Amino acid sequence: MISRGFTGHRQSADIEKRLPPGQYLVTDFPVLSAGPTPHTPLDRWTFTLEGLVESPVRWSWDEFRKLTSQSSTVDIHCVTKWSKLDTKWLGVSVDTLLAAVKLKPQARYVMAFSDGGYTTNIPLAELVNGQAFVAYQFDDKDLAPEHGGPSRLVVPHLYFWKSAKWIRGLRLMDQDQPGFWESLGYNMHGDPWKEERYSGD
Ligand SMILES: Nc1nc2c(c(=O)[nH]1)N[C@H]1C(S)=C(S)[C@@H](COP(=O)(O)O)O[C@H]1N2
Ligand SMILES: [Mo]
Repeated sequence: MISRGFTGHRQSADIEKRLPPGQYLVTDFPVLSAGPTPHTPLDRWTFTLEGLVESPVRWSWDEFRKLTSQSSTVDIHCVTKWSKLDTKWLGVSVDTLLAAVKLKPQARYVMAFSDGGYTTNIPLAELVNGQAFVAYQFDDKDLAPEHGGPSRLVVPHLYFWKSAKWIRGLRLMDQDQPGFWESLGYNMHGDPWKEERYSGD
């Protein structure tokens, strides 16, 4: 129930504050995919940390599911201007994943890569310290394939295109390189609070 009057106004003012500039609220969960939904069998699924690490690490699905998980309730913001509040996820913190490797000192940027060839770049500093996770449940259910199942990256403080669906690993890099949307003119960083939508914003 939505109450009218004073409480209702106060609630909408709070919600307003959680919407970055130019965004509007949705209550459904739109699907945005640049290509078809891949369907990799779980017994062939792996998650890999590669690039500028002393030795790469690869988890099978069963191994990945045994890693320490955490639930997170976060607001998400798509560059097409919808935002969804209080989305509830279960997954593995990127901190937990990175604890399994020794980073080379030059590692400063990350390319997330996915089944189907999608990629997106994120500075390493923006994936650590609890800022990002690899999720396999949404709303207490296995993550639906169209939303990135079996698992996707979630980086809630950046526009949602940085949250790679069907993620298969992270590549550590010394220089920032554009991923899929970034090479088509989207912003290299993508902070919704600064409206970093396109290159040059
Ligand atoms: N692999 C992959 N990940 C992706 C995309 C995609 O096309 N392929 N689209 C991105 C964009 S633009 C958005 S807004 C969100 C959409 O996620 P959703 O379909 O679960 O809403 O996924 C992001 N991650
Ligand atoms: Mo998006």
